[in-house]
Formats: sequence, structure tokens, C-alpha cells
Amino acid sequence: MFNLSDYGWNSFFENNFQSNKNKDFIPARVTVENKNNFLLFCEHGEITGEISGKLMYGSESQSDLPKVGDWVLINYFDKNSPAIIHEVLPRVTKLSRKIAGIKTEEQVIAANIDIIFIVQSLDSTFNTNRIERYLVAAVDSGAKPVVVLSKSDLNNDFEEINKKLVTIQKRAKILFSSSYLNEGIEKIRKFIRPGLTCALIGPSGAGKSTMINKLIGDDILPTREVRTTDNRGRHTTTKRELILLPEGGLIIDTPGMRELQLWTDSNSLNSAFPEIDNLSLKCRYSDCSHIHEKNCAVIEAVEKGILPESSYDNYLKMHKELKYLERRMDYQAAQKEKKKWISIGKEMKRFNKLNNR
Ligand SMILES: Nc1nc2c(ncn2[C@@H]2O[C@H](COP(=O)(O)OP(=O)(O)OP(=O)(O)O)[C@@H](O)[C@H]2O)c(=O)[nH]1
Ligand SMILES: [Mg+2]
Ligand SMILES: [Zn+2]
Repeated sequence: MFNLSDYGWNSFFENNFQSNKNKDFIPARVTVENKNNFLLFCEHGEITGEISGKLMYGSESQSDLPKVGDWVLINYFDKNSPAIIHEVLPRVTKLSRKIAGIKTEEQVIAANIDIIFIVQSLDSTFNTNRIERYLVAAVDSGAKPVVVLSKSDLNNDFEEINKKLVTIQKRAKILFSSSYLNEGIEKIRKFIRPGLTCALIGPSGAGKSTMINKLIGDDILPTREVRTTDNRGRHTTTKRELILLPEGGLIIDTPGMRELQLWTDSNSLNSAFPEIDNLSLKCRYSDCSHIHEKNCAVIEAVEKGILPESSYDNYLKMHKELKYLERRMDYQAAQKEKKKWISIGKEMKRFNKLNNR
């Protein structure tokens, strides 16, 4: 018999499972989402599964469908036939972004994660604004964020880097690592425990899969060829995958993201910028936008050099982006409502016609 708790099963999921009326269902965790099926782990070991028609067509949005890390309820038949996935159990945490492109829709990257390692390499692509952006998504997910600065063998100017990290240091633990030199891997391992789920996120080429191979002690995940220096348009990891580590603990590898578009509301942004959140309590106006108001504590902090200008600019940029997202969502909700009333109107007309015959 396989142990579900090794895969992160706990009392929260157990309670939700127990309250389900269908006693033929058993729980399983999604380890891989393929185009047409899922890889799952359940009491019978690793199996494949497919979504029931009811779940597929009854879900309001894509984000309600099973994602890597989800616990689902399935009908298991035997090792050789795919199980049927009927339900997704409530999520404890979920990491989301806006789907790439112009559509205003949520994409759940992974569910039920305890720790998110934000991986950013210390090569020429190093960018603190990007780390801050990842932090917003990570904090919003409900998981604990840890920043991992990889490829430390490529950069010796730690004084300069530490200067750039002053604000981020206040928000998350920062680890330095080099998979090539086998440095920092043990510090990452310290966060991992049996039953806990970690995920690695970050740009393509940051060294996420290489790091997981180091943690496993075996090259099971494909990594980019060393000779390829072009960072653009190449994703070595193409799907999210939940892996059970030999010493216990679970880790999710994710494909690098070219751009992480946020999926949250502008109020939540402040949770990821606690120093701005604290300062804003001292602004004269409670709805201060921190852009042009008089007696704005945030602007004053920038002027005094207490708050780095780059962090302030980044905050405003993301705030604007989230305000735009909110307007798009309001618009979409209004359009949906309008459609509903048009169809009700049509129904009424038809009804009246029938009655007047
Ligand atoms: N110098 C140096 N290079 C590294 C290190 N770790 C990984 N690399 C190299 O960086 C490149 C990208 O590594 P991957 O592990 O494939 O990166 P990834 O983040 O998984 O990339 P995607 O799967 O595309 O998201 C490879 O050529 C690795 O050999 C390191 O510690 N130092
Ligand atoms: Mg990879
Ligand atoms: Zn202000």
C-alpha cells in the first residue's frame, strides 16, 4: 500500500474528502497535466486519469479544472484503464497568473504548494524588478516565498548585488546557490520536509531543473545544453511536474515564464510591498495613490532615499497593471450580465408569444 501522506495528504484534505457523499471515490494527487490526460498518484501507485464530462463541462472556468498539485476524487478501475476524475478538492494555496496574450483569464500554475522558490540567476539577466513581480504572485498564492539566486559561480560582485537586494531582503529569505559548484543546495534542502510541497518558478534558463536534479542526486529532468547561450524563446522544461524526492518532500518543476502577468487585485499588491503598506498609513489621504498627493509618506520616503526609487517605480507599474486588470474584469462581468439579460429577454418574448396565441 502506498502512503498518501508522503504525497502531502493531510487533515484538511481528509475532512473535505469525508464530507463527500460518493463513497466509491478515492483521492489522488495530480503530478502531471498532459494534453489529453493526467498522471496521478493514489493508494494504488502511479496511474493515469481523465476528466469526467460533468467536471469538464460543468466548470465555469479553466482554473476550476485539475492542475498539478491538486487533490482530486477519482473512480479507480484497474492499473490498465484510466481513472475518471470527478472532483477537485478545495485548494489550500494556488499560484496563478494571467494567461499569456490579450485574454483576461486566470491560469493556475500549481495548487497546494507550501513553499515557492523564486529562482533568478546571477548572470547578466539578473533583475530585482522581476524578483519583486514574482514575489507578488508568490505572496498572493498563500505559499511561503524563498528567493534563490542561482549560478553564483558567474558573479563575484556580491557587494553590488546585496545593495540591490535591500528591499527584497525584508520580504523573503534569500539564498545563493550554484549547481555547478554544488553550493547552497543543502540550504535549499533544509526547507524541504516529508509531506511538504515546494515549487520552483522563474525565467527560462534560471537553472531550475538543474537544481532539482541536484536535490534528487540524479539527472532525471532534462536541462538546457550548456553551449546554448541564447536565453530567448527556448524552454527546456515544457510541462509542470510534481516529483517525490528520495528523502521525502515534493517538488514541482515548472517551465520558465517569459513574462509573469499578475492575477490579483491592486489591494493585494500591498501585502507583497509591506514597507509601502506601512508608509501609506502615514499618508494624508487614506486613498492616496502615492503619485502626486501632498504629504504622501511614500513619496517622502523615496525623496529621503529610504525607499529605493526602482522599487517605488516597480510598485506603481504593477499597481497600474492591476487596476487595468480590474477594469477588464468589471467589463467582462458586465458583458456576461448583459448577455444573461438579453437571453432572459428573448425567453420572455417567446413565452409571451406562446401565451398570446
Ligand atoms: N554557470 C552555471 N550554469 C548553470 C548552473 N545551473 C544551471 N546552469 C546552466 O543553465 C542552463 C539552464 O539550466 P536549466 O536547469 O535547464 O534551466 P531551467 O530554469 O530549468 O530552464 P527552463 O526549463 O527553460 O525553464 C543550462 O545550460 C545549465 O547547465 C549553475 O549553477 N552555474
Ligand atoms: Mg527546466
Ligand atoms: Zn501616499
